[in-house]
Amino acid sequence: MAEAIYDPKLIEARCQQWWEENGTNRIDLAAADNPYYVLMMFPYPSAEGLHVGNVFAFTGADIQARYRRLKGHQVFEPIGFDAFGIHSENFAMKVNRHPSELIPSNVANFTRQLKMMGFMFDWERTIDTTTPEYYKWTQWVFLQLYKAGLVYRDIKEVNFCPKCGTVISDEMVIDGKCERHPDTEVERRRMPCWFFAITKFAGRLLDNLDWLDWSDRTKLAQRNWIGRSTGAEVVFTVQGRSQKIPVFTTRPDTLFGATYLVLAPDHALVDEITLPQLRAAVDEYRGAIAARAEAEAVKGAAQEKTGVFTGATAINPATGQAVPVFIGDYVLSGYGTGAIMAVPGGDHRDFAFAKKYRLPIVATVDPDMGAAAAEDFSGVDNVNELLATEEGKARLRTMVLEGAACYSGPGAVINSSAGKLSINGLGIEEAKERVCALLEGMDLGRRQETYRLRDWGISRQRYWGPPLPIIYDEEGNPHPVPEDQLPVLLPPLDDYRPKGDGRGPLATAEDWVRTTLPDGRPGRRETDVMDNFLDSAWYYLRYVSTSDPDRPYDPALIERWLPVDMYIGGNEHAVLHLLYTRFICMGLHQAGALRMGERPEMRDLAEPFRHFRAHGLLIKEGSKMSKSKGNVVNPDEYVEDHGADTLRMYLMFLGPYLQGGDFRDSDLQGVRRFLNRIFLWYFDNPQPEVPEAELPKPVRVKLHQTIKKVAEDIEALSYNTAIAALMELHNELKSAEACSRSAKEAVALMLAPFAPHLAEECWRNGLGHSTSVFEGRYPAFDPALTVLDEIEVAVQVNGKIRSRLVVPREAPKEELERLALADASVQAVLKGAAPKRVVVVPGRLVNVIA
Ligand code: ANZ
Ligand code: ZN
Repeated sequence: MAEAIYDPKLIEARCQQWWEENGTNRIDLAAADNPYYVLMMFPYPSAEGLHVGNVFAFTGADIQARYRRLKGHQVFEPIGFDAFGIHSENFAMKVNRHPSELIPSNVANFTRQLKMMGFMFDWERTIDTTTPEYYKWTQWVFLQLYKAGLVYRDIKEVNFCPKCGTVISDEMVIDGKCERHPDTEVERRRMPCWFFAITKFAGRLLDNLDWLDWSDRTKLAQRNWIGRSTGAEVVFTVQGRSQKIPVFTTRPDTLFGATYLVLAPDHALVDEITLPQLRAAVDEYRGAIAARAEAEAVKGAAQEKTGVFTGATAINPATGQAVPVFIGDYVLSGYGTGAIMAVPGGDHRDFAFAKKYRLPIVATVDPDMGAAAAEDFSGVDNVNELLATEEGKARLRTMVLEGAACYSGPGAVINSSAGKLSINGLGIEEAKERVCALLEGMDLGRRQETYRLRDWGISRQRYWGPPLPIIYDEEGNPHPVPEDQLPVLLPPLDDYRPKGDGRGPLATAEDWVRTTLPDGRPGRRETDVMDNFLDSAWYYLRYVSTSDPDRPYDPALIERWLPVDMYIGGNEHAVLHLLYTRFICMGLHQAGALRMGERPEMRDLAEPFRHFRAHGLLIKEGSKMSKSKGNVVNPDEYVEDHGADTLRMYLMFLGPYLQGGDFRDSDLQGVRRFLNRIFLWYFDNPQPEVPEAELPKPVRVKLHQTIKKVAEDIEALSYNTAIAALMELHNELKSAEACSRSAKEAVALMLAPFAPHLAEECWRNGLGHSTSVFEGRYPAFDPALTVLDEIEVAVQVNGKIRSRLVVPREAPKEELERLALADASVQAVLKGAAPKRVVVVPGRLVNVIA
């Protein structure tokens, strides 16, 4: 017999060809009776190709898919390409080529690399979002939402990145800068824009997070982004007029201290209520603000607060007194009602404003000096100093009571009575309740929740995206394109560069723009394209019907396969892609265009992903692997040298999948050697084969414990520990005098999700199976063999018991010593010093001599 050599190149090529010929990875979606849908965030096909960070992410998803298949599911693990968008377009501009010619070659390169890695994708079901066959349905999604009243056009202040030359979404603005251009301040521009009314679902998007099984950090990011505030809407009536000004407040208890109102400068009522003699001042102020906003962009809370008086006054519903109405730049038009009741005694921003414009300051809370913190005060320089002494505290309190300082902390309500009505003496929470009840009784307010979330602006003044399916008539009224006229094809355009004038490049395609309305009147097409995030907000639905020309997805397949069972991707998409996708799913449900969630616990909740896990990041030389850092590693050479299985397994071994780790290519060797030993164990093994029952007990225990552990670890996406367990098991099996066929089958099956090619080779050519290892079943364990035979061992330091260890009865001396020294109570005594000596009495005690 020729000497057995592990030749990954040969094995992997042969294996991939055999899978292809046998249709091993092909799936009949309609026939599945035990479906499991594993989804991986699909890639944007860059010109550089895949980097190992992408491979890391995909491998983790592929392991889930392969494992679930071995557990008896029919598994759907599709792949596609997210190839529209500014990313692709900017790159095309950089290399001076047209995106429509660049993308296909990038897709071809990605496909080659993904195939090379041996992922279980069904290549007959891929999608490319830039094809008319796909974006026809992206436009269809827009129309469904339009019909459901979830789409509108508005002129609002939006984020405009001068470098991108387009409007970008709130989610793309990071600290006032463009996510793609971290050195570029985002401008606020008033522009016409199409919006998706995601805020209509704000409450549901937030509440559903309570039961969705998603990574905690992803849910946290979404919760913060949606940002619910609980409070009240309070209505002030303009004095001598009928206009009502509703304000949103989280502190209705402070109503008696509301000494003026502030409206956002572009609030709808400003023109109506401004007195004629103050109009010029108001207009001048608004002009100044707009100019400054352009220049300084959105600097937020830090800037000095300014404002101007409108001349109007409004009635405080609690005190019945008239308070002046200002406009000011610290009130945002898009939040709450765009108007506030200012309580300078309790709100730090209002306090600064009141000081500047000499407005009355009334304290409504007597500070509880025992509970107050430094950040509860403003208008005082030396708060920390004052809080340090009793006299200082008394002084602080006096300042607050006199209106010389602002206080937002806990305490008892004061100065809050009018006529027979009083809430003095109440705590803040009780007072809130009382004020809300009072307002509701007068019909001048009610309890109210407000969200930070804004509607999603989807217009992009760019070329490389699906055209918005809208036609304007000669009066400028928008009309949706009828569904049977989809797709609205993206016209070929040689000069696709953004012009920076706020109009999309499509505006230059006059022949395309000029069209006819469904009723025969002349019309002009919308020239903005849709946000790239819309392409990816419904792709998981299209996967079930990739080649269906007549509908976006087959309802029967949707019912069978959705929601997605396991979705895996990067946490950087927590508030963009993942939030949008949830919204589109809810919107399509509302439109009656999608019906899924037939699996009991998801019924009617319109959530696309039951489980979501955010994978970790691959680090290289101390920083996140990314193109902008210039530290990306191409997988090709590693696969060439060591094979895909070694790279896959190394990536999963270098750290916890959900946390990520450091890519050091020298470490690949260790994994390669392990796979080599595995190979030899199947193809060049002198161990006699015996029935499993004849294996020594410890070997059998190890086998069954490992079967249990690897399954549990894979389900928890703890791949590095699963691999470690597999390595340990293999060592033990290899050094035993004999081995059983059952153990060899079990090892191949456990290895299969990680190193599918080698496992297939060992299964078929090593063990002589005629069918794929993926037709096999994950081995069952014998529970009786997995219960540990454990004992308790005392840990002493200098003869005094400090702790106890629970360890397997056979735990070796070295292990006991290691565990004892690692014990927190021992370390506390040693304080970093090395012990003089360690005495181990196996099965009884460890005595550390310090
Ligand atoms: C009176 C008051 C008294 C307030 C007090 C706070 C403290 P969050 O928690 O972020 O939701 N506000 C309301 N709408 C605003 C807008 N459009 N622009 C700027 N500020 C706005 O903040 C809610 C609080 O922020 C509201 O409660 C309101 O000020 C202000 F001692 O009302 B408060
Ligand atoms: Zn930008």
